[in-house]
Amino acid sequence: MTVCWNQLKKMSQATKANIARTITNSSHIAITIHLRPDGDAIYTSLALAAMLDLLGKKVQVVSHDPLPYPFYEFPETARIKIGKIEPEGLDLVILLECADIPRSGQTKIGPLPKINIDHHYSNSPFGDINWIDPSASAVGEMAYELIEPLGISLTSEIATYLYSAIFSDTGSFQFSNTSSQTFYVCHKLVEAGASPNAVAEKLLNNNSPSKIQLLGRILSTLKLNEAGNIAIITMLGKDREEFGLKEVDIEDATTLVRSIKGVEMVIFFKEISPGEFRISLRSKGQANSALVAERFGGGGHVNAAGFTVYGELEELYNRIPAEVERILNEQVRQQS
Ligand SMILES: [Mn+2]
Repeated sequence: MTVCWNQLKKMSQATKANIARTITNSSHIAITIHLRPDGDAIYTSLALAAMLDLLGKKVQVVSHDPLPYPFYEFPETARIKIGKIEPEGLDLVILLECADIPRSGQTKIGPLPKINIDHHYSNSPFGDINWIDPSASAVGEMAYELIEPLGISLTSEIATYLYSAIFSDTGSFQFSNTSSQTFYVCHKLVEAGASPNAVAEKLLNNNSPSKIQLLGRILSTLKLNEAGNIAIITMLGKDREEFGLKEVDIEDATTLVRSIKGVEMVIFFKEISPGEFRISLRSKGQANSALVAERFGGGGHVNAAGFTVYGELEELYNRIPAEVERILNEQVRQQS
């Protein structure tokens, strides 16, 4: 990996120049993000849109899925149109952290030129230009690097959006993806006017009472395996509805549970619809969430990954944690 690092760096320089050139040569540009968008995707799309505004481009930001709480309450996110991109009159689409086109939920962009920017190694290079950098903590960290090739200067608005994206995806600089490059970029962003305190207040201390009540309900489902290294929590659809929450970012639940001494992996069952569960994995230490999720047809990062399962909760509840435990034990054997 270290051997080809310089080569990769050169390649990424050329890719960034190519992206900048393609953007410069386009006039009507759509930016889109992945299904169930997160803070990184949302704020990077807003940053990129503001960057393209400075270049005088006609820009639309489109998310197929509605934004989760609390993002939809923030005035700046009103710029994000929910639904489908209409391809008429467009000459470029930029997709942020979409492993493939279906992951964007967009069905009409087939014939348009595409730029694919992602920091997940599971990305299939579907774009006309593909810039994939798994060493980046967030796609926001990557978007910062387009400022120079685009020949624009960082405004405090753009800096705040990019900082918010990175702050979200690093779990407030706690996750293992946080690197010296992350702090280098954030140093530049804070210099340009991003306020760490204001972003933290906004993204962390903006919970609704009902979300905290739901959190209590979820935490009360906590179970541990015998070894005490796997914790399981569940969010039922009926609980979410009882508190009037549709799309809710409840990652705090996994953060709290992961803080239990000895817990290496959290399995979070989220009921999406009857018989359909989205499972989030969060791990620390040597446990690799991505490798576990891949075995169930999902994907993600080393410390945060997910997949979807179908069936009765009770059956899944008996089967999934046991399988996860088996896979984790395999990982440990391979490492030793
Ligand atoms: Mn991300």
